[in-house]
Amino acid sequence: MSELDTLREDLISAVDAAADLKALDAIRVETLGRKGRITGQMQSLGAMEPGARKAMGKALNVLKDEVVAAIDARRTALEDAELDARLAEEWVDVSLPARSTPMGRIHPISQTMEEVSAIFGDMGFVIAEGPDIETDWHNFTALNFPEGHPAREMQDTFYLPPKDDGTKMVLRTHTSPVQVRTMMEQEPPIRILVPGRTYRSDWDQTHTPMFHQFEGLVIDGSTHMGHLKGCLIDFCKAYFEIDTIKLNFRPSFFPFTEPSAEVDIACNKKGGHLRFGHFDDEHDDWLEILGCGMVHPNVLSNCGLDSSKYQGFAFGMGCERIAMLKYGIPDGRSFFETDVRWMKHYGFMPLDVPSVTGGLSS
Ligand code: 2NL
Repeated sequence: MSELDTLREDLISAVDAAADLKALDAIRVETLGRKGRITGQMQSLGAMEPGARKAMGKALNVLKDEVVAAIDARRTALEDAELDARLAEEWVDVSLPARSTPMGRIHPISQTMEEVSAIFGDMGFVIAEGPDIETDWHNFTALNFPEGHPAREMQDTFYLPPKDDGTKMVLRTHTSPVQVRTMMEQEPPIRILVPGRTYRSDWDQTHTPMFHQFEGLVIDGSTHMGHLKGCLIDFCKAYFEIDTIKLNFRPSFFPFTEPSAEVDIACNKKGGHLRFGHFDDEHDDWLEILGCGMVHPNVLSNCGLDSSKYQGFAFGMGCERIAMLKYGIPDGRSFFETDVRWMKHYGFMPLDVPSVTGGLSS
């Protein structure tokens, strides 16, 4: 057997024995690469006699073509085997039932915060926010609460340890300190809506120790009680989505407003259903929905504003309360019980989820 026949047998059996594509490539480099066995033979042709060189060159080219063909065939076989192995492993049972994709709901409080913010936003109010932990001064003193006022009592307010310099600290009992901070920082005109968490030591069907509030504040040179009424009537029509809504402004008292009023909404509770709007029935029921008034001159001057130059109105309402009224939720404590079944019932689908009922859950 000639030297070339031995080389051919060697190479072809090595190619056929290559266990994977990596091993096959190593054989290709060893044979046909720059320092490969066939390449080496080709290089030695230069030193041969012309007659022998021609015969040897031809034989080497034939050998090279055979080896290249063997490598190609082995590569195809290895690739096919690899694909077969993957196909055997990776398969999909199309008869399996589809996996359910659990979908979250928007909490009614989040929904209400969004709705109210959007309505006042449309009226030109800017959203303002501030810290939940406040000084006693921003929460009470600036707002014209006298020392010893019942709202300052330990039973109602969560007091925190005072700061090193003795500053008394509380969990804010309303969002008003944000308005105080805004008045101290900004020159009027001011038109802000303050949504946020508030805290009072209370727990029953209509009170939770943490709850959400909105307060609004408008300060300029000329805003009066007529603007206050118009603004809040427009808000109630938009929020309750009823044009025939009937409101009663009833005189009241807050330390931070003068005059002050509470607003009641006419409703009908007949047949176990709560309905809002105007009714012909002689005896409408009334539900309180918010408090408001003209900002007390003492509050303006406490916040560094000249009360002979500036005036305006403020209002406040409980988010849980107006959510309960609009969506018929009977117990305010359920807002914070994180019951998934409750959320399915009262929660809202995200607006980008296409459904027949739009934002309301089905
Ligand atoms: C209610 C009543 C109210 C205000 C909040 C306010 C804030 C400043 C000055 C004057 Cl800085 N007033 N806020 C005014 C009237 C009523 O809330 O029943 N809230 C749930």
